[in-house]
Amino acid sequence: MKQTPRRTWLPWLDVDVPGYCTSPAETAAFELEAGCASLGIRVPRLSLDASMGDGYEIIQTNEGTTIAGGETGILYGTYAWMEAQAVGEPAPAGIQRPFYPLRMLDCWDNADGSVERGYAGRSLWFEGGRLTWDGARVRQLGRMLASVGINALCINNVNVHGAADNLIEDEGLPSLSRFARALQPFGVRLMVSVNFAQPMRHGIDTADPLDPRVRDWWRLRAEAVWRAVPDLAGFLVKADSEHRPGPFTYGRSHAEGANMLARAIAPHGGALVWRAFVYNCGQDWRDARTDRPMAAYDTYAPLDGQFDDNVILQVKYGPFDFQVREPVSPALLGLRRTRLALELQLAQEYTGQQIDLYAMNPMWRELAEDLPPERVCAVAAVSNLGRDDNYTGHPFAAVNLYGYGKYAWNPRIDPETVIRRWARLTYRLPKPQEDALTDMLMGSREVYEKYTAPLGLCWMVEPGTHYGPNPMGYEFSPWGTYHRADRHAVGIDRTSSGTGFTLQFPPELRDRWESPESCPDRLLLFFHRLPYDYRMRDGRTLIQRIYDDHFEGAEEVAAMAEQLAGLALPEPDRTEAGERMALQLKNAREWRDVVNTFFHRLSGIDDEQGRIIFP
Ligand code: GCV
Repeated sequence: MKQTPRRTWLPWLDVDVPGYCTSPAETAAFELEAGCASLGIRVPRLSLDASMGDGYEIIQTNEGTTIAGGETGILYGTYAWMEAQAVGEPAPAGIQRPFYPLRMLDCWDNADGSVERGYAGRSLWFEGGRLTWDGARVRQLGRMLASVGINALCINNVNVHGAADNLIEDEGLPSLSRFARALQPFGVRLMVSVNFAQPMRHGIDTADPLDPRVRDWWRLRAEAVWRAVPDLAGFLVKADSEHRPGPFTYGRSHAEGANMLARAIAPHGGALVWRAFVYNCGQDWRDARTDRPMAAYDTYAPLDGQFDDNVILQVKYGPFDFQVREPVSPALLGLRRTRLALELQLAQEYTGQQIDLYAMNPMWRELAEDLPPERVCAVAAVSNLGRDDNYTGHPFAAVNLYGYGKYAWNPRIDPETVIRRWARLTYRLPKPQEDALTDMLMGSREVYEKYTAPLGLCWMVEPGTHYGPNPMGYEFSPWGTYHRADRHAVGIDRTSSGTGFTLQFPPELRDRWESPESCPDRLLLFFHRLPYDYRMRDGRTLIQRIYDDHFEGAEEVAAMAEQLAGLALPEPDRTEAGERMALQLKNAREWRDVVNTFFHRLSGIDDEQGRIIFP
């Protein structure tokens, strides 16, 4: 039996957008008719003003409501107006425009249908080496993305491999073109990840960016690709990173590599998005001088100002890799003559894998304290989507997709407003229950942080899967991720007298993080190596704080489980959320016991409160 589609935060849009809508304006008209019928309200008038682009204005007069906007703005205005009607709040007043013009969702979907770091089932558009999709589901997805203003979808994994190489070849272009058309009615433009060494599949014996054969191959390929998909938003490239090919093989810089591709696509108006996730993933753990978080800045700061105008350097928010707690990446602050995109990760790779609760807007808001939103010109987030019936594995993980769109539109938006709005749209719970769900999600990251790696230490996860504790898992590995805990102390000194990482930051941040006294607790072990009996500001010792956090974190999950049980969620969300919460509780207890035992064994120091730490 065909299941009723799950409608995430848009439950009142209970009629699918039909396949005959071909433009955002047509979609807007359809959504208004259907949505207003379902909400029982009068249909507003639409007024298209192409000059407004993504912008819109909702104008209320005695005669009724008019939604004015550009080609995509009119659709964004439609959803904004309907959302306001659905929650019974005023629609946004005045002209609304997104803060970032390019709001990307990066999918790590492989051509065989699997999803790298995917926690919501298989790919929504790849299977068996081909692009193939269920039209109705893709239109539901397009609606979800447009409803929060996401306007670019990179459809394949940055680790381009297998049949994904064919996407930009002649054989792949017809389906790429059809897929692009399927998302056009929602104002979503496609992007593709490309393999830097692709010319080598065509008898060219090099991928050297300065070789004229390579340059010509990419120029002709770009012509063919944009002929098939004229509105393609661009190419995304992961080069010289985790064994991907790149310019380093030929002694060329990343500016030379990126510019070669950027020039090939420039005549077509696309962006060349080049990832800055470059580090030595074959490090010798004995080498204490190489410090992985320094890698991006070291690689790209000398190239600042050398990238072409249509290159966007995409930098992960922290200098490691989407850990629960990292400082902002110094590359985002230090490169002042390069167009930058901030890369976030909705897929909860290190943050609970869409089993454990982890709502991200509070963390992005915190990031904005050290990274002024105008430092970057675009945003990208690794997708948390998959073919699961509810799209995100955990029904509450949809809050991060919704929240990302809202953040990309306005990075200064209040996280609680976003989370509450998502909860209200999705569930319409009685007020005390809505409060409880909002509080639970608002605090979820802090709880997760408490029961996992302490005080900014990072990387105590199970290698490979990245779920569950393994304090020594990465300690002697080549990935450059060490805590070097011994019986006296833990952490790496990353100050000017240590690895020198703090020197990559502007003075204000450098000074704050340089000494343990001024460094905030939450980043203490990211920047400092400290003895277990180090006295923290609140008078507790470091070891006691580690124990306390882990006990508290697990207790707080138990409290969340009780709160969750009291929510009148509809099925199947209630069952799905309940099952995942049981797993989260198990995970939290495992983390608590493993981490506490690990440090107890090393330090030999007992918990002051005499709680159970296993021998
Ligand atoms: C797509 C981490 C992940 C990889 C991912 C990589 C990246 O290393 O574990 O799965 O690869 O980041 O961002 O490129």
